[in-house]
Amino acid sequence: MAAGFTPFIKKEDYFLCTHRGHGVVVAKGAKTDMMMAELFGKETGYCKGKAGSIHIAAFDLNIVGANGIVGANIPIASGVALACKLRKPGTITVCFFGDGATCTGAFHEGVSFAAAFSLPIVFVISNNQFALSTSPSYHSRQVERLSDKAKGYGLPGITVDGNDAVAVGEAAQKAIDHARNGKGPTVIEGVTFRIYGHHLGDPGTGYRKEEDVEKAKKHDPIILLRKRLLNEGIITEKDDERIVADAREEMEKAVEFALNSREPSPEDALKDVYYSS
Ligand SMILES: Cc1ncc(C[n+]2csc(CCOP(=O)(O)OP(=O)(O)O)c2C)c(N)n1
Repeated sequence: MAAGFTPFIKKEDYFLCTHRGHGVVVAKGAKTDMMMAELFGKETGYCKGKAGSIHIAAFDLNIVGANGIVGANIPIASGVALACKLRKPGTITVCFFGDGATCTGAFHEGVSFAAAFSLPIVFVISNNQFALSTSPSYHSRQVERLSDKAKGYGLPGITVDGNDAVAVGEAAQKAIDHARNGKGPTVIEGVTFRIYGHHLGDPGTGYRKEEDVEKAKKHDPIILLRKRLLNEGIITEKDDERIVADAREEMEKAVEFALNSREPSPEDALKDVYYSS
């Protein structure tokens, strides 16, 4: 989802994300090697290894932070958007979260506040069909689409195929223009599917059908975009091979960088943890 926003955001815009924030920070311009080092808890990471994967932030890139508390990034994002409106007109905030997060009080508080002050913000729901093992057809059974929750606050809500990069890009552009032009927030729902378990200890079985997982694998966003670019003659098979090889090489280098980086030293354990004026 986040990659679809990249062409339309400015360096000055703000991003907030969740425990699944690694791709989001890269979409906002984070370097893959420093992101990987943070994931590995190493000193060369964006937060010197102290945030790890779930709390990664990069204030110099206006990445205000990932948040491990489901929904908690939403009211924070509205606060950031208020600061954008008051201090940096023309700058916007984009807040990414999951389907389960739309059931938290924090979602309603954050969206209600943003609507009341017509803040420059885009709320992005990555509906991967499961909040742990609970599906939206259970946790949000009162609505047909999660973007319908925007209606309660008089906001536009858009649902797109979250695996279709072009559809996501179009929705992102529309919502970003809306926010930048002072027209307030939009809620975008991108429908996708979590192919793996919720975490490494979850085999992902028991709460979904194997055939649905297999179907989702074929609807992978990279496969879809590749097909489209090849069919429309935008790239050749050779370009595609090069893009894949470059991406693989970049990630291998990032892993190598993280593996070869030092652990944070015990003497630095309390540095950068507390703020004093
Ligand atoms: C307030 C809170 N409640 C429960 C948890 C435990 N928890 C971690 S991830 C998760 C599921 C979140 O689902 P969703 O918002 O759909 O995001 P996804 O993991 O699917 O990306 C839960 C319940 C938590 N971290 N925070």
